[in-house]
Amino acid sequence: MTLSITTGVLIQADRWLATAQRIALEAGALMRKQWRQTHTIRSKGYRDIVTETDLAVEQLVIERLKASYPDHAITSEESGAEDSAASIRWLLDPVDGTTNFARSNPNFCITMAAIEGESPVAGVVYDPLRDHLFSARRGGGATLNGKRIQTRDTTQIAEVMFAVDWPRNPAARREMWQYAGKLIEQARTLRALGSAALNIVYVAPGWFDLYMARSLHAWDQTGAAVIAMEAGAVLGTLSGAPWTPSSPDPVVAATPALLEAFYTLQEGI
Ligand code: 2AM
Ligand code: CA
Repeated sequence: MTLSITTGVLIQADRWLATAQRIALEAGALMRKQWRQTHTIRSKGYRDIVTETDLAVEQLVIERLKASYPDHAITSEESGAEDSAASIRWLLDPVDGTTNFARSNPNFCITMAAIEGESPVAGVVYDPLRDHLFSARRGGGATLNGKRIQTRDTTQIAEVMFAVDWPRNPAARREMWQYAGKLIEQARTLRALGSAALNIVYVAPGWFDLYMARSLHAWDQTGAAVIAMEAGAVLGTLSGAPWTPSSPDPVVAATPALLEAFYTLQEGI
């Protein structure tokens, strides 16, 4: 994987990460306050909803990012991609796991990433109920609440605890079912938290060994992917193409050996 970033960007990335952490904690406090309330739920597509909290958190984060970095661009789930030639872009998912949040299921988070072109520079995932702040900048290692985290040294499919997300589209779901089915026959077990960012970032401290999905967006996966990468994980895709933030079908594996074993297992699907 190349995904290279420029030296000038690396020098500033620690400051950007600190800003993102501060904003995520503030946004998380708002989510904590609102999650048990009755929500205003609006459908925005098939199996796709948005609540008043998604919009309120998004507005707060965009205001804060713009105040700190007026020259950076933002792409956010609810308001889309800002048309800008800026070299640094923030990807924001204000509430990842909205379907959980809307029914007061506690598995959700806020996630942000800074990218230069198609290369992730820094990422934050904050789970406000558990007070888990995961973060990383490229080349700087990954942390959970300030303590260094590392992936598990899993190489055998038989030891694997993996996670998936279910696409909204029925045909894509059937395909996902095939991939997951092949793996669950041999793996230890399967979990699905309902938040792509949490599912991915849980590979970083060794809480999961592998994750796969179809139909993700850059804002769902990039913050968590850079954290997993910095904790030692390797990234691929279900299609076998190299991973980038806009790959819809990431595979995140704790070790290179596991990614290889996964690809061998899935041959023929
Ligand atoms: P969201 O909550 O921000 O919408 C659900 O399984 C997880 O996958 C959530 O993190 C959800 O993000 C994400 N997701 C994003 N795009 C999806 C899609 N097209 N189909 C299903 N889940 C999607
Ligand atoms: Ca969302």
